[in-house]
Amino acid sequence: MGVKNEFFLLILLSCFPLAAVSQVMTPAPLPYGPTPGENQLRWQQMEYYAFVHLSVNTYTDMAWGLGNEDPHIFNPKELDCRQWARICKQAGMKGIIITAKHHSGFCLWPSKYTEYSVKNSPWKGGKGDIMREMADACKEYGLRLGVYLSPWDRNHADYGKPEYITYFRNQLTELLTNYGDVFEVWFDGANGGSGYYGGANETRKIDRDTYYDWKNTYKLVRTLQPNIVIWNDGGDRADLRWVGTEAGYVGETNWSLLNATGDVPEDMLRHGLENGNTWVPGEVNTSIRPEWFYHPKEDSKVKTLPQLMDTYYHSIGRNGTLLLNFPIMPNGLIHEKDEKAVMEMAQAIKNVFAVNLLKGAKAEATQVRGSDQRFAADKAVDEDNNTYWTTDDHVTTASLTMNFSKPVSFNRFLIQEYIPLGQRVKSFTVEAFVKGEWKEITKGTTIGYKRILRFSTVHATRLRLTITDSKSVPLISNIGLYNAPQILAPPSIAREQSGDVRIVAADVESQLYYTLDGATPTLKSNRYTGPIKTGDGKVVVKSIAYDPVTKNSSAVSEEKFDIARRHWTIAGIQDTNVYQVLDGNVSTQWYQDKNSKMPVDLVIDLGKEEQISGFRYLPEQNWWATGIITRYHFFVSQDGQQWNLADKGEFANIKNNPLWQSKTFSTVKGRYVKLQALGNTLNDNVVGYAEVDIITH
Ligand code: FUL
Repeated sequence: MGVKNEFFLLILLSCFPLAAVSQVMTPAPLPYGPTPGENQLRWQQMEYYAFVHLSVNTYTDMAWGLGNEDPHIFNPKELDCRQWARICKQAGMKGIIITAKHHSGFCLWPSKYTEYSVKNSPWKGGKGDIMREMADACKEYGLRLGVYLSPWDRNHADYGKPEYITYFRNQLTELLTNYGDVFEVWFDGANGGSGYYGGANETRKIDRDTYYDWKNTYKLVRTLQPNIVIWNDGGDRADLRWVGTEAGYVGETNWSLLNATGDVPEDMLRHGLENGNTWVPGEVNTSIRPEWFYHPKEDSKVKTLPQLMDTYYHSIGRNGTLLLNFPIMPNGLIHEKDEKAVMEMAQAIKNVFAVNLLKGAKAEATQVRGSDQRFAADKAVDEDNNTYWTTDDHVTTASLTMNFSKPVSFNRFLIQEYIPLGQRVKSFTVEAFVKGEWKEITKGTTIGYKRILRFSTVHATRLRLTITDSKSVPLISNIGLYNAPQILAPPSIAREQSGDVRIVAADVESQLYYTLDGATPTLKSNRYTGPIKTGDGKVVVKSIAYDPVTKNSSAVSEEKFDIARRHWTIAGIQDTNVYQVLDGNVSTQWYQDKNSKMPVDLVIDLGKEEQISGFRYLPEQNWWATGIITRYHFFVSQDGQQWNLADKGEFANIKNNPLWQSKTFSTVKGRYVKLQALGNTLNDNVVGYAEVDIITH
């Protein structure tokens, strides 16, 4: 029986318990609080799907297009949506959301309503339609199709005026009419302001809440695609919510609820709202590389297996779905390293969940609703999401004990609630019977559709789950117990201001090996025993971790460092903490005096003349960071008096994705550099830095 049918049957049973069924049957619990709609349920069960980012800025190496890019630069000569679909399918994903139009305004389909599209690009002589190819490829591979349509359009002359809304809806209508079923539509909330706007080249501000008249836009969407879910991180409440970060995680406590109206602060995006009056589950969106669009410099920054597995556990394992992005290369393909990474992840997920140790285990409950077999303990271990173990009304604490015929080893616990009747559980514990006594091995707060907990390997003969608090009777549809193989994380590498390189292992037992000549490290390479003296020049460091017990090696981590910062000084600032900006430690930061007014300068004396061809800036990495610079001027000087403007611009998308920002320009000689902050993400005067570095010729 499908979830939908089961859901309606349960509603029926709860409404007409005596009339509809024989009197011996115990009525199912009534729904508690908001419940998911059919589309939301179907979407939640997809769990894992892909994003693909491709636009004109794929050809300019930028995070966001400006809207003035010539469509002639767009030529993905080897474009093959079937390659994307094959990879996603093999990786275990269930759908693909494509950036039909990103902020640049450039359309990947030949829209009737603009000339700024594939039809004016050299690709397929202007006769191509990427949406069509994507829709066909999804169909062929049994994947669902999703559409990203940026509300912000840096190309369109009418952006900011009411006319643009008509244009936006016309485009939506094209996308939601001509390409078959669409499972999700994505309305990005970014509205950076400045743009080309048909040649006006100005800054246009709109009110994200009112300008797009979301109410009527949603109506249109639902009329065209009744089975769709709408994602929107601004404006009227949509079907799904952003989780407040692009780093790939949602809060451990994660309610699929929000209020229908009112602001949603960052913390609430992360955790949902326990007593919210509307079902708005979280979707974790993140990229397989640091950035959303393809940048060749990130070929060595594809997320490692441990990072991707963390993302998996912190999204799907925390009652979210995972929307994992592939940046498409200028040739129109997914990079082989990205493919390799996602396949390793798929294999690792398979390895973890290959054997459910609870299958066939004998389950006993402290309480079963009406002592009715339909709600018995074994319903939680039958691997059927449509049945569940539950208790009598008003019982909100209860335990399930599983007995194994022989001792088993395990380190992952999976649990699911039967969400068609609402999300209820507030806390639970998991205990193991080890050497004759019960020992708590892990505990959690919310469960929702799925929760997976990781802990060190335990060897036990019994397992006990206790629901310690629940809004109403708990409904546990499924639990699982697994023994995940060890995955060794690659070490992290940093270069201090002194020029010394430090390598740190993720776990204490492992040994570290490294190279400084670009070669892949092996057990025959240098063994790391302490900071490495690397002089003043540029250096490439590669390193692996090795566990002598399991004989596992990690993937290789690699960092390229420019000249050492040993002789650098920061001018005019008394506070010695300012040197945290140069300490190579991405976890420390320094903030300018709170009373400074924009523009705010940071002046560095490099100690001697250098050939400067760019700079790098990293904002504070904590999610609560402030002072994140968005617009800058960068000056170079020979003497610290006369300054030449070497570069100016924006750090696009730095708010949602606060990564290293690298800017390059024609080489200039100079001994002094000045990074001048012109604006920040919060439009106040706070300016902070985790790191600042230069790029030399
Ligand atoms: C952000 C955008 O600004 C990024 O470029 C990217 O599309 C990401 C998925 O959403 O807000």
